[in-house]
Amino acid sequence: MLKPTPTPTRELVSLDGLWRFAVDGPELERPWSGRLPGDREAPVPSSYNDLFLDPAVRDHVGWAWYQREVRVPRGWRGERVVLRLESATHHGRVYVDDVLVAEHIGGYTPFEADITNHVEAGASFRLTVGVDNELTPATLPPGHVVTTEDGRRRQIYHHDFYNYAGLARSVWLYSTPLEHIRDITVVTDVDGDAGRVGYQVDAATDSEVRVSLRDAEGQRVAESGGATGTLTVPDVVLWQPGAAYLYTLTAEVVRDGAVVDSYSLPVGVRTVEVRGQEFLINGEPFYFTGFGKHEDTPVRGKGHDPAYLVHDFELLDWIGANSFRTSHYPYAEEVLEYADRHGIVVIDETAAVGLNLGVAGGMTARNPPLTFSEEGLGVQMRHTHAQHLRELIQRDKNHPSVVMWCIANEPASQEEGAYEYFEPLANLARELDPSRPITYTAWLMANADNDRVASLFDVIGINRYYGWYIDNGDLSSAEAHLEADIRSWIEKYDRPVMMTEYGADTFAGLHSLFDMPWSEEYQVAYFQMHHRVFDRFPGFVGEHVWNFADFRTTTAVHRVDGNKKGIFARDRRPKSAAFELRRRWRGLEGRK
Ligand code: GCB
Repeated sequence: MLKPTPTPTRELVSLDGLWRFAVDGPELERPWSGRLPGDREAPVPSSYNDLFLDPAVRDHVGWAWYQREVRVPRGWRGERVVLRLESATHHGRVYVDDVLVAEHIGGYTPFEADITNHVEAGASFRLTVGVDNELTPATLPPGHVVTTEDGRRRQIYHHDFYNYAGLARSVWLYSTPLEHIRDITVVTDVDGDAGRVGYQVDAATDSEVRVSLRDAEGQRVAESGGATGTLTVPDVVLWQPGAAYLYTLTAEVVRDGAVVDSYSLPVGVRTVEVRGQEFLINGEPFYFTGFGKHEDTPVRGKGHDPAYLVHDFELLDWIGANSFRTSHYPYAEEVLEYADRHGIVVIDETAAVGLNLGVAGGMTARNPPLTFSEEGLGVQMRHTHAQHLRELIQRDKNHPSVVMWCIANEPASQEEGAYEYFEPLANLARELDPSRPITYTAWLMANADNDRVASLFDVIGINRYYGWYIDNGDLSSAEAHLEADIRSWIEKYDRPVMMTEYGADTFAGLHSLFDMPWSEEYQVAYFQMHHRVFDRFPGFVGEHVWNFADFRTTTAVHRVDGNKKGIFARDRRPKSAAFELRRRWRGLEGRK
């Protein structure tokens, strides 16, 4: 599946904008069979939860419906017509007039429907999309629904971000020729001064396939024939962190000398490798500085917003961050494309968050069953997880910015059954993409002694909150505990270890002359302490602060208007710690 883009043989119509909108109710029997009732309209892309002032929408559990009319361009006669949804969170059903044309489970990856046989060029059709936000023990992330005493259905989940739902990313209608390119896979390598671009074109045709590569100035630098092969680029300009360089690969299907389909893809030539305790990009040790992020903004929720995209990357640049993790789900593909163009390194994570029945909203749960037992998440979850992994790698495999797959965030990796659960998933990731290392993040209760899965991964990510959830307000004890913790991982595992989360909730504008948690000064002191400790370990490979910005969560006594561990407030204004990080990260350049 290729991201739709206009080419000499393909056209694209954006279906973003205002759609009719209704949440499910008894009066909505077959919402797709006619015009949705009521006069609500919802923007696409956006989560729907914060748009309306009606709690029945915000707290709705179940299906919500989007609808609009779509006209197929009249020039598309004889072409393949495809609908593409970049995401439907968490379960989508797509109807063209009365016909169900696609169904997809998983809220953060794209899906398509070939609707050629259901529509006519020049004519319009009614497009209805149902989106179910319900989380169950078999969905990723998992959750369950309880019924309150007054009969309402309430969604419960284990992860610490708000369950935003809807059509949070773009929807497209596009055309391809009948004989078309289905997919392209690119893997790059470097050999002395030359770059190698291994490619594989999957085409729905037995016509000839040819491939060429142009440099950033548009000069052709290599070409080849056949559906698989390797292009050699003499004097290659590498894609480097902080210095992106992109070539353009064009694949063409040619019949009787004429080009029948053509698709172009940006390609960054770079290598990624783990050697001993080092993480290497282009053979050079790379030290990650940056954040765990969220897709989260006021009003839009998880709706993709190019203004926030650009602004967030400006802030990454300002602060000296070279990377981020797509915690805790795959982000809109536009984010990765932007990272590709701007040289920001990405750790790309699945939506496998909350695989830990011992935690509820950042707090310890009471008497939970073992997470990976049948009474816990059960075997179905592994199949769901494998499917998510396939879809993530399928979508993001060609992005040079993506240097590593993160298979799960904070699973109950110290529990019995964790190894058996993760081993097949780690193997699957390696089989799907042998070119990138894999990682996971270990939560506070999984330490070097009791964690059961670290040996399956190339890089160990640890999420630690000494000075916050542990040793709150006592940075001196926190420092000793943090140092001992990091040392135990580094001594036990001969592989790279990085801090994938560390942070302290901070209320912007709250000040104190003492070590007072929630104050801006405490957040600064907390980071200074961590950085002192990290610098004692030359083998450490990076620091990702939790979190880039404050974000919405479900309600809980320890969540004041959401999670406040942001270095920037939700509106992206800096807290004092932003200046502290900027001092460190801008000075860190060339540290290794
Ligand atoms: C974590 C989780 C993250 C939470 C964070 C916190 O360990 O990975 O999703 O938001 O802690 O602030 O509690």
